[in-house]
Amino acid sequence: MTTDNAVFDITESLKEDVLKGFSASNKYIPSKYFYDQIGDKIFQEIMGLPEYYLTRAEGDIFNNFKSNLRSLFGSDGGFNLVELGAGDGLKTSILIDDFIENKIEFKYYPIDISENSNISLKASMMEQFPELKIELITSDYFSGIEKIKKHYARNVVLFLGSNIGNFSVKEASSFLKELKSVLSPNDLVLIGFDLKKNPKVVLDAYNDKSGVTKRFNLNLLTRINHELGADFKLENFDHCPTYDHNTGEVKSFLKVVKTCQVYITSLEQSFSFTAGELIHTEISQKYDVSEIKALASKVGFELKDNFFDENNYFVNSLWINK
Ligand code: AVJ
Repeated sequence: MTTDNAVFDITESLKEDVLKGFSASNKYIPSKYFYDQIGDKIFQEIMGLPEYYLTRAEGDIFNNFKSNLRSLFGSDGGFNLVELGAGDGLKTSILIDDFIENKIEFKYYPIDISENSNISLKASMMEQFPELKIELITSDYFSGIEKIKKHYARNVVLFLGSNIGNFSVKEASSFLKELKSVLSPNDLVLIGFDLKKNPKVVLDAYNDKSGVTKRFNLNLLTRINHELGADFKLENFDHCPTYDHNTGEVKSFLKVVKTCQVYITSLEQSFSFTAGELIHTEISQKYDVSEIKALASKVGFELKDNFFDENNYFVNSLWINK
């Protein structure tokens, strides 16, 4: 374990954030806490749901445009393929497979705060691609990029899967400004944005019939029960997502269906939940193409190209650092 991780205690940070979030007048839990071991598994299930079009759309884009991406990425010689939060790396492996087949010079640097998911990612990548040059970086994104002892001059940064959607537009722009500050001129960034579309299609993706997303959302309470010694009864809460087509915001909430008190041992404190009350747990921001263009130029990148799936549900937007 690195020193970075030794000082970073996720349960301690959950405790602080839960205290803050449950003391606010509009209660909330930050969405980063979805991804414990159980949450990671449920998210894998979400990606396979018929309603959750995002993963399939991005996979289609990679399959259709991998040769375009290959020549754009490699136009400056070899490159460092840097991925922020790779997860299972399934979509990235479409690109890696194509790059290896075409004898492209590159080295893969997945950056993730979770050492466990990084280690299993490396194992599956090495199994698929024994010849792949790969170096795991267990760190937060920005110090991770700064840690790279560059094998090649150019960085190509992947931020896929609409992970950018977990930021509000404002937060996304400060995140991208910070990203730019650790990059060099000519570095590339490929970002997966989910697009505004028929509101029913969007909302169904966050409210699937089989209730997997509901389980994902409720797992936050299970996690708080386990890690902070709370006594949440899950049946007192329901999954409640909303979509505003004008702002492009999907917001997910846990809705209190029965008034209750919950004691949290590690905070030595009770919290009241009133029937009808909403606990905000996630934002999944949707964009249109003009908003993506505006965002790129606002944060100091030049938009090189946009790659769409057949339905125009999703876009991978390629930006170059000026
Ligand atoms: C992993 C942030 C892209 O917001 O679509 C899926 C997470 N939440 N279903 C998304 C999620 C509910 C997902 N991201």
